[in-house]
Amino acid sequence: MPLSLPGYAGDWLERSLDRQVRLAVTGLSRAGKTAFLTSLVNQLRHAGLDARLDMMNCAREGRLLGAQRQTQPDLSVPRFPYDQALAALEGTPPAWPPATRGISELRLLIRYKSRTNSRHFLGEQRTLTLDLIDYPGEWLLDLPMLRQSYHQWCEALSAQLTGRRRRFAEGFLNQVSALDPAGTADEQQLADISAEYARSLNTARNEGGYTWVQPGRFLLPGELDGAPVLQFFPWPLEQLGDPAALAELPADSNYQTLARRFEHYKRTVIGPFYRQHFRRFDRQIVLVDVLSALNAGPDVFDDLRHAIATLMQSFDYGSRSLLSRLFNPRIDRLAIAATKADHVTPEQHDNLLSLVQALMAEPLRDLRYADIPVKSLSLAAIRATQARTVEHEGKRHPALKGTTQSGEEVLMFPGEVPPRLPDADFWQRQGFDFTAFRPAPQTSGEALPHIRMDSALDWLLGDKLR
Ligand SMILES: Nc1nc2c(ncn2[C@@H]2O[C@H](COP(=O)(O)OP(=O)(O)O)[C@@H](O)[C@H]2O)c(=O)[nH]1
Ligand SMILES: [Mg+2]
Repeated sequence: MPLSLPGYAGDWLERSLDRQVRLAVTGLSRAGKTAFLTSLVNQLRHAGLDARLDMMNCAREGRLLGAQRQTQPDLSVPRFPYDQALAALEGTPPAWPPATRGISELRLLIRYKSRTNSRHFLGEQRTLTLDLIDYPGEWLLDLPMLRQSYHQWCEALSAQLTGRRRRFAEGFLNQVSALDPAGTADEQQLADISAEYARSLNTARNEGGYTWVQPGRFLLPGELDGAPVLQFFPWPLEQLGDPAALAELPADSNYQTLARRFEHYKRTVIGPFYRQHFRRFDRQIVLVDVLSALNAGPDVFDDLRHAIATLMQSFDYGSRSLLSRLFNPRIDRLAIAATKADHVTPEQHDNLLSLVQALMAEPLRDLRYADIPVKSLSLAAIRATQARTVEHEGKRHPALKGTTQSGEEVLMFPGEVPPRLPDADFWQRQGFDFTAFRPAPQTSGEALPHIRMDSALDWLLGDKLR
């Protein structure tokens, strides 16, 4: 039987019998990947018991029997910390799972019964092997660098450095302005300026809420922290002068050293991620925290748009795309989800969906060309609030009940979500005030509450569970 075959031969057979799927979850940092994966595993483990999965055909038809964790095949990738995540959620007081860094993986065996033509009989019992992969969306922001030279990259990033994010880069810009492109490279000086550049990206991210960063690994360096391959930075174009003269500089000059490291980063960091991981994904869900960006204002929202457009290039499989030429990926189904939908009242969910669709309109146009089926949805992986109505001056209004991060119980109306990309008028009114909630207390051993996780699962896996 194919199920008992060991190692890669077994994997190959399983896949050819359509009984194995590699499902990747990505999104920019804090988009909700860890929460999503934790909930996904939790829902499947509670399938057939107390999980609420009515929007998933297989579950509604009573064919989904449950899921078990298995040892993952790839031993060099960290295991997704499901138990720690669940322990945090079930703690007193309940807490969100700790932030994860880098890539992680988990394997589930899903047991289900096949579909039959009879309404009275379920089919034979089957197993689907599901590999789940969590990786930072920031890594996808690096793709465009592959077709740039160091000089072109500096040109592209100069716009970022002088634009509205300049205030985060002042320290870096000061340091780099004292550097001579023709001067002999000093390792320590380049390391210091790189660290300052990385710091500027981190503060833009953590204090400003900006999501577009390059190089992506500077935000989440993982095992590369402190390695020379991450010690380079974009040089503002106006400080560089004539490109022809730069090309003539000696190999040990500052400029040539940085250009070499840039090439090395492309070759040893960006390329291997696409070759070793990305190319092997079958399905992908991209999580987008639209609501936080909406809360942060027009600059951050625009920046998210730019980040999403860049990130989505990794799913442009048109025959002429850089990606297809280099890596030959095989993702055959994609979902785009606005996360944390429990931050707004239920009647706003349609607007949230149209907003994420508007945000994706341009990048998706290219995808449709490439024939990858895409579904957009809004969801809450772990619902932290309850929908209520309140009476005010004789009228009923929708409201949310939840507990803030500091432990205060609140009843509130966070505001309206614009159904289109917000215009100047929306920002002027700024009727949106989003509070971060603590997860609701969970009874140990019960399925996590969610919104539309079942729709996401049905789209991502439904056709494999027939
Ligand atoms: N209310 C609510 N908050 C969420 C949900 N998912 C994530 N969050 C919040 O967003 C934060 C970041 O989520 P996380 O899953 O760690 O994001 P990651 O960096 O993409 O893995 C969490 O700590 C929560 O505060 C959700 O479904 N509902
Ligand atoms: Mg995470």
